[in-house]
Amino acid sequence: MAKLYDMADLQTGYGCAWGDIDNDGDLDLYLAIAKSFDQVSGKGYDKLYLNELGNRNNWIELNLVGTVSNKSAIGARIRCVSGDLSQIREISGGSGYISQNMLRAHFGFGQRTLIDSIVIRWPSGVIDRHLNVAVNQIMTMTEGSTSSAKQIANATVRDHRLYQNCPNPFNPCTTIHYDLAEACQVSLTVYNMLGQVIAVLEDDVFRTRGNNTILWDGRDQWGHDVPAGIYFCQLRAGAFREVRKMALMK
Ligand SMILES: [Ca+2]
Ligand SMILES: [Ca+2]
Repeated sequence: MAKLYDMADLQTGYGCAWGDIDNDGDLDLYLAIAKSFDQVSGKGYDKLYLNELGNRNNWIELNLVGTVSNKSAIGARIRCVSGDLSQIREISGGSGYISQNMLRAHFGFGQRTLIDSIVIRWPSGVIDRHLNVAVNQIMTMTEGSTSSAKQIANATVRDHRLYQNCPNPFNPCTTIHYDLAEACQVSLTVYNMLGQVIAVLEDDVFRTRGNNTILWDGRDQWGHDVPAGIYFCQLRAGAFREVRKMALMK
């Protein structure tokens, strides 16, 4: 196999890294050769294997930019779903010895032409959803971005809904998502086990239809860090009520 692709030369190398160096949607391979360790030729030099076999499959590459999370989005997890194909990539800061794969996430889709959904879970707990994305492009996705995909998602909201906070358990910050099927007055309140109000995240404000995201920093209404324990988050939207249990662990 290696011979077939002209990669059968014997050398001792230190590291190797995958990356789409020429931005054409296929992964190229870079080898770091250690000169003093090359026992075959006595000469060592790095090698770049450009993938020029002709890629007929579809792909997407995602360049993640953190805003709340670190800028390189190290630790972010991406799930791409296209029909019956579901794939996950994680942005990693350490992929090899003295080498590093490209930070952009690469996905292959074969002959599929539409990505039904891309869900990015950022290290901060923020979750971004992008729907109906075309293949064969390099996209930059910024944390918390509201693309046209978000508008599509908002248009499909049919019920008021409070989602489970993420992460959960958490320390000290957690993100709370809720949907509104119609514009209304909204309150989002955190209570302790005794039913006492701990924090007011939405204070009887008017919100339009769609998905909303609120970050709770684990502080009470006076700015003090709250102790570890179970808390309850209640959404009130018009006559609608929903409660979620949240666990703060220290
Ligand atoms: Ca390439
Ligand atoms: Ca190529």
